[in-house]
Amino acid sequence: RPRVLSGIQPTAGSFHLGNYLGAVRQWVALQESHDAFYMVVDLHAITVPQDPAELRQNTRIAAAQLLAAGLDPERCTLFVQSHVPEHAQLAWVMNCVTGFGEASRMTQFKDKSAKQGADRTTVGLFTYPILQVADILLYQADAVPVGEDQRQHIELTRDIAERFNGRYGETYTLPAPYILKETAKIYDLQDPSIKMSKSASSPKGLINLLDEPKATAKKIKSAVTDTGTEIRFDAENKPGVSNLLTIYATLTGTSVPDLERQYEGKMYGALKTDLAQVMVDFVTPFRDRTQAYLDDPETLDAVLAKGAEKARAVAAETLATTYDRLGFLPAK
Ligand code: AQP
Repeated sequence: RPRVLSGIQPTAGSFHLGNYLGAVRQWVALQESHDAFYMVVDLHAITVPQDPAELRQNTRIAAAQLLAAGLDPERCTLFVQSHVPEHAQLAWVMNCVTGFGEASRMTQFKDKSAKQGADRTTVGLFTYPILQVADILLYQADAVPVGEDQRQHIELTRDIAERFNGRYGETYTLPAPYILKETAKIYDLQDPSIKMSKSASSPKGLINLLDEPKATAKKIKSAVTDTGTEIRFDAENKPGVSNLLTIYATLTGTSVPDLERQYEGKMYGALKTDLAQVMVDFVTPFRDRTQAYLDDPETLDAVLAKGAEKARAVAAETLATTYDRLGFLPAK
């Protein structure tokens, strides 16, 4: 079976709809056909300041949401990044194979550091994509299911893997991005020119899956639509309506053309009312399942411990090969 690897940050507590539709949903599907490794990336989370108690709890909340979304520990390996020390170890190696200029071209860093200001930006935020390179290469992943915003980091991973292989001999599998066109980028409900994001979106533009279902319904109903009245997918001229159609189609398993037919001659309000109900029907059981996992932290921690053990077996082997290729003297 081909292998996939992906991760999600435990920072915000709740996942947002972009995280779910852009990434997590694919993770659930891929565990059926792939040898799948999924992790909660707490090492990535500390690139910006975190409250320790909150980080610990948010890590459990992230794992609980992944299980609630349908990850099955019998069919995939689910773990916490910091439980596998090889991530930090290989990251150092990758730091030494990456060019400074190459790392400086990462647009996500440029955007985030510009917003934070130089004094508040950590070196960790700068090297974040290189830790991601290590995350992926450790598992010899064939594919990495992510949203569009991560494409550049997967390309960097391929470049670095190729460079290392060329310099030290065939060591790493070159990973391919696995990005579904339809849901690659879910947009902010209030500003459909930007992606839905925990840091850039206004609260009204961001759907958090663990929020009160009523509040979520309200946000859908007050989503920005476009001039005109026709319910039609047209990302360029009707980004607001198109975003709602994407969300609706994905959550219900309907095609966008079918929805367009269904809403022919109807008003935007009808689409929003129905989608609000679709969202409520989705988030209500999701929240309940997440809470059930959180109510039993011992079982949750045991799942994560078993996942870390499985992940470490693979990661340790890759790290040992890497150290050998680099010429590190083996410890006796
Ligand atoms: N709007 C989105 N549409 C599609 N996919 C998205 N992802 C994030 N936003 C969207 C994907 O979710 C996965 C996990 O993301 P992360 O843990 O790296 O979180 P993030 O990218 O930091 O999420 P945000 O909200 O986008 O955070 P900030 O505000 O920090 O930029 C990834 O696969 C990502 O592509």
